[in-house]
Amino acid sequence: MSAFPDIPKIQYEGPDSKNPLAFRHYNPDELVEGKPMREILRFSVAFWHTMRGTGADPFGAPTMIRPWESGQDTIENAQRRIRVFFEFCEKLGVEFYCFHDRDVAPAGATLAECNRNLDEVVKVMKEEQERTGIRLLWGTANLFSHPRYMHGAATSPNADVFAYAAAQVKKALEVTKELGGAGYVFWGGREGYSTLWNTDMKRELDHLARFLHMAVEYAQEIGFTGQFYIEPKPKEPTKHQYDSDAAACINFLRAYGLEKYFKLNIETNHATLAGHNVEHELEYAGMQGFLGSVDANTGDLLLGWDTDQFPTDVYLTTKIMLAFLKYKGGLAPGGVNFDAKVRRESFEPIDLFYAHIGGMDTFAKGLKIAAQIRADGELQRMLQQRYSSWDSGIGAEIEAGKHNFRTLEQYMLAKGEADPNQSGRQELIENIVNRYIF
Ligand code: XLS
Ligand code: NI
Ligand code: NI
Repeated sequence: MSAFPDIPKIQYEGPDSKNPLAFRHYNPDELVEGKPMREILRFSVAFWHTMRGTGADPFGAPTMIRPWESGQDTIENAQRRIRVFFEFCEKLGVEFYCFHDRDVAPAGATLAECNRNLDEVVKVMKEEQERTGIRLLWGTANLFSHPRYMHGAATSPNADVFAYAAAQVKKALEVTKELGGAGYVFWGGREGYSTLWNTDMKRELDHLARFLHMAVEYAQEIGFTGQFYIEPKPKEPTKHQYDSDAAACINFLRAYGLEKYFKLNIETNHATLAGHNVEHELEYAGMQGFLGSVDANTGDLLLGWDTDQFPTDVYLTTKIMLAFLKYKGGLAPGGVNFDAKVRRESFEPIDLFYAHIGGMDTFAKGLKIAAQIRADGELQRMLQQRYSSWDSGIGAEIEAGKHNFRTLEQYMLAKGEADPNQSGRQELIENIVNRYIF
């Protein structure tokens, strides 16, 4: 029985289409920079938002109409939900998905019961993966919802909670491997603090590093070869989260000898919560060799939290795709994971289609624009020109390590004054970028 009987498989109809259930830009097999769009973008649906989002907020009850839900937290309901999910991804033409352990299966009274429940549901996930060819982009463990994690998981002051979290991640890694996951994400939802008065930050960070080393060791032991990611976020739910932005994560990874094993999963709305924009985070991760994957969404400048809206701004997706083309030629082995949810007021199942179609089209258009910008090379030439004083003469000598303060003083004493500056041309550059957009 279909959960979406009135919705056809979403097709590419081209930019002039007015069909709201069609793509105008995402044409999976169209080549961009010599590769099919589907292989560059690797779209993924987030199980937690799309299947478990209820529309509840701190002021109101759930709003979503989901006819396939029985309203009971049973394995049977969880298994049915998995089948609905795969039908959704199939109709949308998305080839990847992501999930947390506790999104897909009911929790149990004990760890053993949780694990048994998860196994029952994973069986169906595997079946559905085989039936549809849809693959797992990454798995993760929810180490933040249960009350035991109130003080954190790997950074909890309670050693038993650390042990529970370790056991939970062990299982999540096994399941991710079983499902052929291309990656595994650590998002430290409660790995942070509310006040330093009760927090031994150094000890907590040492514990977090120990935890991640254990994960690396266990992955090696079981032969899980997927990419590990850390997903930076500065706050919410805690006030100070340790993985606050790309720079903080990279510093942590290097300080604890973990840099070989991790890349970053950058989320747009987390970047803005950190007081950056996503292109800053991507560029920083990229130049340091840590660019991994993206959690695609967008925030609202008028709201100071993780609103996880679907991206609809081509300017934003163009910038994201410029970074990925520059550093990796695409997203692989990561992907564009829509860590995004429909608004509380968009409560019908069809809204899930509209939301993802919009996000996918916006990314596809951003990809095409980014490729065009790169092919024309005008912006690149302007950038090179701006730094041309470093390509020869004194600049080239400094870069080659041939100078020190003394020799530079001699150089400048002889010259008397620096060469004049060039205009930064920001407005011209913005106009040039807009030529590609409209
Ligand atoms: C929450 C995070 C979360 C991670 C996965 O803000 O974005 O959804 O992506 O645990
Ligand atoms: Ni995320
Ligand atoms: Ni988020």
